[in-house]
Amino acid sequence: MKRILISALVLLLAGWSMAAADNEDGSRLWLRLDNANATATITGVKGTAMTELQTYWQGGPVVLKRQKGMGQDGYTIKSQGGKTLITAANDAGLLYGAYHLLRLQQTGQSCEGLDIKEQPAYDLRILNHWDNPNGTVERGFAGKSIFLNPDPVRMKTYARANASIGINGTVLNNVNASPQALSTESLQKAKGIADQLRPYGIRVYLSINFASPIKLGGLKTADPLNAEVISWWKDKVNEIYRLIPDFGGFLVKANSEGEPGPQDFGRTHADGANMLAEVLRPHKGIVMWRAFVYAPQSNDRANQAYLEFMPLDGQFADNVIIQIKNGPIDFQPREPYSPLFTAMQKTPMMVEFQITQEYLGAANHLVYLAPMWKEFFSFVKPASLKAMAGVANIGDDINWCGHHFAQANWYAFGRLAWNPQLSSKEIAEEWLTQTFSLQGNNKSEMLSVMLDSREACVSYMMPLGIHHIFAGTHHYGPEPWYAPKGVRADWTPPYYHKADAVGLGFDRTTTGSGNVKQYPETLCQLYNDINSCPENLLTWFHHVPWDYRMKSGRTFWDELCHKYDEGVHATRRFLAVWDAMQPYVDSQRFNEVQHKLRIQARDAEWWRDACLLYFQTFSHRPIPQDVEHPVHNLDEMMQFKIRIGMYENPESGYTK
Ligand code: GCW
Repeated sequence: MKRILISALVLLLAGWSMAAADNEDGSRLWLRLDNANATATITGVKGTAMTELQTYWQGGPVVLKRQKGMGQDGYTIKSQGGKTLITAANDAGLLYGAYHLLRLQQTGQSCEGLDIKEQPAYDLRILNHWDNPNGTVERGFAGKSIFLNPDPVRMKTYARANASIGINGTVLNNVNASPQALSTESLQKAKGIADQLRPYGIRVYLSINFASPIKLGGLKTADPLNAEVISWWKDKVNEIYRLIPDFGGFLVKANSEGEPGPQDFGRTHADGANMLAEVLRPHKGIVMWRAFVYAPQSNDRANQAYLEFMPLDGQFADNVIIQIKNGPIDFQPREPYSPLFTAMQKTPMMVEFQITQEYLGAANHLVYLAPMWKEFFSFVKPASLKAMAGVANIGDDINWCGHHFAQANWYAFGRLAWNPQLSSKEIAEEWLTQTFSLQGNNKSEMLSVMLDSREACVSYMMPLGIHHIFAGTHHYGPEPWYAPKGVRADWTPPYYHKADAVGLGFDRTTTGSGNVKQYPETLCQLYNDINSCPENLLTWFHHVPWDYRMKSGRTFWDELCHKYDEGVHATRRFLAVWDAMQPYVDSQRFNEVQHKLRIQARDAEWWRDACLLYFQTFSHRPIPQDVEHPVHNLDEMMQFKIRIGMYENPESGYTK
């Protein structure tokens, strides 16, 4: 009897511990570190690096040493006489070295015979949160702002996660900035957050509303050359630095999408940026001035940033960095790089990537973004940039990013900002190994899903250079037909796809909008000729006739149908691969990811069928026999609407 009881107890305990292991909610991100059994012997500089190692390092003694000679944030890790020595010029460098060591441990790599030297590519590796004062997050798909009521435990995980991948700056609020962001009350709050992030080497920055002197300060103008305005900014900046002595600086969206800016007062972007730069200079603060500008009267939105900023090349103060989105339009699944990057020669520039998936299926689609960012770096030399910014995909959802696999994009952003030479595969593998405990073939299968996911998304949403055919305002799902009366043309898909009886695509050649001329000569020639233009950008640069012969031998129309269909089949494969992971993944995360992959597979069909049926009204050609045919008709699809704002993730996608 006693034995039976004991065995029952053992079984119960075993069951309980399995259930515990069986229930991961994703809140630990990739930092699923076990506490070290015994306190490890760590000596040297005190600080966060030491605490992290003492808590999680399972190996032999580690010595942390500050040593001149390395650049900012760089470090070396060396195995020496039975010890591991981490050296760096600053504390942050030691912290990054400590996380490197923990990463080796967590990914099961050897921690013996180490001789590592790392120096980040950029001094500034920064997240941009588009968080509003009321807690909503513009294009946020993972709940409310984590900064609304900053919870110390969450703040600590946020700080650790960022530091573990080298992120060292964070802009706390939306670029569509409320003037209230600079109120004394908000600044007190920012100070509280800065205090929590500082031990992890993270500085805070704020987005500002250019009209703050009027809206917050009660002045009559915000003209950047007006003495009263300048003195208002000086006082404000002094107030900020009294509270946050290491405050990083301002991010500014000016004269863009209705936001105020220097042009409202007859001044240029340079006048505006330089005024703020001078005010911040004594405190060593910087200005990140965005180049995301476009006006409804332009015949080609892709031309505009170049047209507005090129004449100002060389006119910006040296503590201004022009922050440019990777593509010339707006974070589409595929864009060519923004030509400003190779055109501007005398201006410090940084790239803005969008980690949050505004145009890539929000938090419902598994799309690993490193391949997209690497594609950008295959055109723009990393060394030509000063810094890297990423629009965060973080919210107060328990798993931080809405989709467990969206955490990989936060991770990849940080790793690439540290070292843009890392491959998408290396990063994915690191992340996957730390985040899920998959082994061998299972790991390879999931890696291939991650690595294929971006191209799949391009295929089922907008293959062959198509862009901006999303549903109006919230941008979830297809609406290539969306063009309500009164809405600016450049906010409607027909402006971009230009489908007609002849073909599809935006003529940006020298005889069209001339956009190709903004690229260096060799690329200009390559893109200008329909026969040499890469097919994955074909309709970006050309109005392609329906019967144009593609490299595959198919007509353009047939190729389009095949591409959409390939995308759909890829999502089904992703789901099938994941389904086979069930025995190897804790049930909570398994079920949550499966649920999302099912949405994605249905959404992919929605995209394919809606787009092909709609474009067919122009092409008047049949969908090829070997392509799966739509089960809905176009009218049904046009009536289906998802009713959400720009602050939420749709619970489900296409449900008809
Ligand atoms: O991508 C677009 C978004 C806007 C955003 C804007 C920008 C913050 O649709 O929501 O506003 O770009 O980057 O400024």
